[in-house]
Amino acid sequence: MNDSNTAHLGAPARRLDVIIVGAGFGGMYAVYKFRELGLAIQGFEAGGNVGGVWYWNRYPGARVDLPSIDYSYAFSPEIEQEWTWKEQFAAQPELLDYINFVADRLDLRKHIQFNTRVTSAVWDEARQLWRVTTDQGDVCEAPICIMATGPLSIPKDPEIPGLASFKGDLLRAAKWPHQPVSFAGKRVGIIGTGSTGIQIIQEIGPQCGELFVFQRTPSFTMPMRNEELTPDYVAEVKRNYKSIREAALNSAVGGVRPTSTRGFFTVTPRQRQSLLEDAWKQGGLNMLGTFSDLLLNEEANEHVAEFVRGKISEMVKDPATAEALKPRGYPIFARRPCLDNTYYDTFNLPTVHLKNCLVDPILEITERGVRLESGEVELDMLILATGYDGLTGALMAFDVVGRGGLTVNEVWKSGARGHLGLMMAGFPNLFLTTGPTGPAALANIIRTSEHDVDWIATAMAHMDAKGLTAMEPTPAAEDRWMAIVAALAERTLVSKAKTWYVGANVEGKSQGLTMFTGGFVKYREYCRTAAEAGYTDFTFEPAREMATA
Ligand code: NA7
Repeated sequence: MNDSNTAHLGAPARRLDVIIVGAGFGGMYAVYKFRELGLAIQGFEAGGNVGGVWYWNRYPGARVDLPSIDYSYAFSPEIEQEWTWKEQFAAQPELLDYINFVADRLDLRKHIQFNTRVTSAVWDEARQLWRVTTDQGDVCEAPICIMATGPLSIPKDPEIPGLASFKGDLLRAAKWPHQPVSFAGKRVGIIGTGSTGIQIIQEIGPQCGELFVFQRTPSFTMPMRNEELTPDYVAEVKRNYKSIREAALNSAVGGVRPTSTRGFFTVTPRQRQSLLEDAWKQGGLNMLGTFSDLLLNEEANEHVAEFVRGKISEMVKDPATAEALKPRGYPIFARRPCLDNTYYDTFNLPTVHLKNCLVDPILEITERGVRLESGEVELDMLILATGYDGLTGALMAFDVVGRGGLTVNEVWKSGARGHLGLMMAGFPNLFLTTGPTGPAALANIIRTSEHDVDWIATAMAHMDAKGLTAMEPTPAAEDRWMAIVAALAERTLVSKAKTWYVGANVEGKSQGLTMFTGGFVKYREYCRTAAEAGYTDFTFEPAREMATA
C-alpha cells in the first residue's frame, strides 16, 4: 500500500483485492471462495457474528420454509458429510449452529470484521478501486467490491403514529433479544401476519396470558408437516447429495419439490379436489406443485385459494374468526406462501384474539397499547413482525457511488435496475449476490448465492487472464435484461399482490416486480451464456499498474 496514493481522498486506506459486505450465506461463501483463490479479502458485517437473517431473527418459532437438506451449502462435499440435519425444516437455532459450524470448519471468522456497518462505497475512477468506509472508522480499497447484503436485511417499522410512546416491552422480530423472553401471564400484542408473524403467533399463542393479533392482510398458509429426520433418511441423503444438488440446480426454484406439467383445467373437478387433498396432506409447498398454471391462470389460482379457505373453516371453530382469517382479493402464492404447524389451531384458544384491522383499523400506538377504531387494547408487550424494506433496502441505506458520482439511490429511485441481478451499469466491479433483478427471493437463496459467487469468480478470472478490469454491463445489455424481467413479470400473478416483492410495503417506494421470474435453471442459463459469449454484454478497461500494486 502506498499511503501517498490515497492522501487526496482523506484517511489512508488498507489495500485489498476483494471487499465483501455482509456475512450471511452469500458473504460467507464469497469469503471462502476468494480466500481459496489466494486473494487479500476483508468482510464486514453489521451483526455480532455470521448468519445474516438467521443471526438477527431469533424470534420464537423462527424456521426455514425450505427443506434443510436443500437450504444448505453445496460447495463442500466434506461439510455435507460432516453436518447432520435434525429436522426436515430446521428451526433458527439449528440453522445458526450450521452456519457457525461452517464458519469454524473453514476458519472464516478471521476475515470478517463484525459489529461493523459499511457507510459508503465509492468508485475511484482514476485508480480503478472501490474505497469503502465503515462506522468503525475503517477505510479499505480494493478493485472488487461484493455486496452480499441480502434481500431482507433492513427491517421496517409500521407507519403507525405513537410507536415511540409505548411504555411496555417493544420487541422487533428482526432484532430479537439474545436472552429468553417470557410471555407467561402477559397481555401481548403482535402486528404483522406474514411468514414471520405466523411463526411467532403459533409458537407464543399458548404461552401468553392473552395474545392479541392485529391482522391487516391475512396470509395463505399451508401445513408444513415438519418432522425429525431419521438416521436412515439422512444416510440416504448423504449418499446422494450429488444428485440432490444436480436436481436443485436444474429446478425452477433451486430446490427439489414436486412440480407438474398438468394444467388445472385439464383434469375433472373431482380429480382436482383429490390432488389438492393429497398435497394438503403431504404439506410443504406441494400445493404449488399440483398444477403447472397456478401462477399464470387467475381462475385456476382462485379455485386453489378457495380450497384453502375451506380448510380454514374446518380448522377454526369460531365462524367469524375463520372468515376474518381467510385471505381474499389477491392470488394465492402471489405473496410468499407460508407454512405453519398449528397456526389456525392457535385461534381456537380462548386467550388468543384476532383483531381484524381491515374493518377495525389501528389508529395509533399509545403509552398503554394499541388504539383501534373500536377502542384501546392494553398490552404489556408489543411485537412488530412488520417486514422489511426488501430487495433494494440494504444497498439504498448507505452511499454506493459509481462512475461520475452516480449513486445506487438515484439509479434505483424508480425501481431496481441491473444486469442478471449481478451488476449495474455505471458501477464497475461492483458485484451483487442475490441481487434484486435476479431470482432473489423466488429461488433458494443459498443455491443463488453459490451460483452468483462462482459467476463473479469466473468473471474475475477472465479479467485477470486478459489484463482487464473495471467490468460493467453496457446500458443496452441492462435494458435488454430489464425487458426480459418485465415481460416475464407481466405473465405471472406474483405482480398482483401488494407485497415486499413489488415494493408495496414501503411508502413512496417505486412499485413493480424486478425479480427474474423465469426460474432458477433459466437464470443460470442466461448467466452462463453471458460468460461463454465472451462477456459481450460488458465493457472493460485495461488494468492500470497503480490499481494492481
Ligand atoms: P411480510 O411478509 O412483509 O409481512 C409483514 C406483515 O406486517 C404483513 O402482514 C403486513 O400487513 C403487516 N404490516 C406492516 N405494516 C403494518 C401496519 N402499519 N399495520 C398493520 N399491519 C402491518 O414480512 P415477514 O417478515 O412476515 O416475511 C418476510 C419474508 O421472510 C417472507 O416473505 C419470507 O421470505 C421470509 P399488510 O400485508 O401490509 O397488510
